[in-house]
Amino acid sequence: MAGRHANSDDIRDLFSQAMSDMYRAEVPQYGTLLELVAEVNAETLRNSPKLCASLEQSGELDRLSVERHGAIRLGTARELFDIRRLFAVMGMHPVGYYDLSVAGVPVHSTAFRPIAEEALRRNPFRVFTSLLRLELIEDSALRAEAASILAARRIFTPRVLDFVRVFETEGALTHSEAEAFVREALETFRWHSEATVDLSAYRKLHRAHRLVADIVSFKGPHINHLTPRALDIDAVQAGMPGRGIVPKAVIEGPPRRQCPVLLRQTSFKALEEPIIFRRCADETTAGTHTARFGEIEQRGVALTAKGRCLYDQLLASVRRDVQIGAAGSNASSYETDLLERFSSFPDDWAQLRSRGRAFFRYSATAAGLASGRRGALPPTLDELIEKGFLQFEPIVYEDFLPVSAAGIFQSNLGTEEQRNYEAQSNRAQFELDLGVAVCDELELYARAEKTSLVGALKQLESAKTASA
Ligand code: OOG
Ligand code: NI
Repeated sequence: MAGRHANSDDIRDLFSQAMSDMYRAEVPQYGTLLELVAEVNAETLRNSPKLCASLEQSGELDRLSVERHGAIRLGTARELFDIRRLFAVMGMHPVGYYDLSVAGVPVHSTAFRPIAEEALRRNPFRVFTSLLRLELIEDSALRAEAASILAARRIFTPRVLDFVRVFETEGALTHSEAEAFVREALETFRWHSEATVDLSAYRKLHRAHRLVADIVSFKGPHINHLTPRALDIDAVQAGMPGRGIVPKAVIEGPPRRQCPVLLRQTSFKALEEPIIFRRCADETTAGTHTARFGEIEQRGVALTAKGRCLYDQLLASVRRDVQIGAAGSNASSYETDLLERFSSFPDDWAQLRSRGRAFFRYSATAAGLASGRRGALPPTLDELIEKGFLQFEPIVYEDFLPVSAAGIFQSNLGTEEQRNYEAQSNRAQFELDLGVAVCDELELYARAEKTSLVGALKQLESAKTASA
């Protein structure tokens, strides 16, 4: 079967490349951003052999140039159910639940991404996928109209669904099926400059929420950004204006640190693009729509529940005290404050590990393997590290942050979009619509850490037995 069939990692790699090519052709600023990020990454690696060695050790160096995430917004439960089946062909599975209603955005989301370590090393392509929550729209007539427009659309080509069924029954696609699958799947994510509604319907949807208009007025869930991974986000942010790109006022997430944690992100404003609306009476059909933007991110270590709790507390305390205006007022006091408050967050790998704040991948050192042959191993993990038997590397955070995601949504929606929905997370309904439960990201990181430790200890033990 190996020869005839494509594996899911290959299909995902093919798809993420095709998606990037399509977006680059459609949004030239994305291409500019890719170039800037590649330059900054090369420079960062040149200046920091230590970072370079650590990325090499964790297998992240190879994936860096292909690494990116995208985002889409879906309209119905059926679309969410089918997109899960489509992503499964590419080895991408729903991880995490993000409730964005708390931030005034009427959606809830998950991220489709690879889960196995080997798959992540190959190409960690992720798609942040949101589902519209029509029940949060107050106007019941508009809600019904939106629901009926959405019910009538088909965001997948019949052929791509055929391939999904083949995959589900056969367990794999042949190489030629895989290529055709990627071509067909791309259609779902394509931009449509023709709306499926007329201008007055669009305006009504837009008044309910700009996001509602974005989701309901088009043939499909156009990819709204693709984000490359930068090793130094501050340098990329500083370099953006020089390339004619205006970034948002502040970088979302934790402050700059020696030991990066979680995820830092910044974006540039969505483009206003010409749209042809459907003809209706004597109304004009020409208009515009703003949806697509650019974003960059820098990824750091995955935090344990304990580490995450501290992060959430510190971030909330800054956001409570310093509000950033839509035009960026207060940005600098926000940054100073953020840096100050995060001084209580250990900024040292050894401390992050010993205090149980972050996840690490363990491996046996060459010296450890050699000295293991000469006697008993130290009994505790801390001693094994102290005495140089084991080394550890940060496990990269592969997921998203709800507060940051809300900030990214907001910066592209403009000030007028501050809505207050009664905060009501509805994970159970989301999972019902999705057709499966989402994976718990903390469990995935904990498992990766444990597997590495068990493997490293086994290696040390067998080095000892071999010499006994
Ligand atoms: C998704 C925004 C969230 C991120 O990186 O946190 C996101 C959207 O605007 O659809 O992409
Ligand atoms: Ni994003």
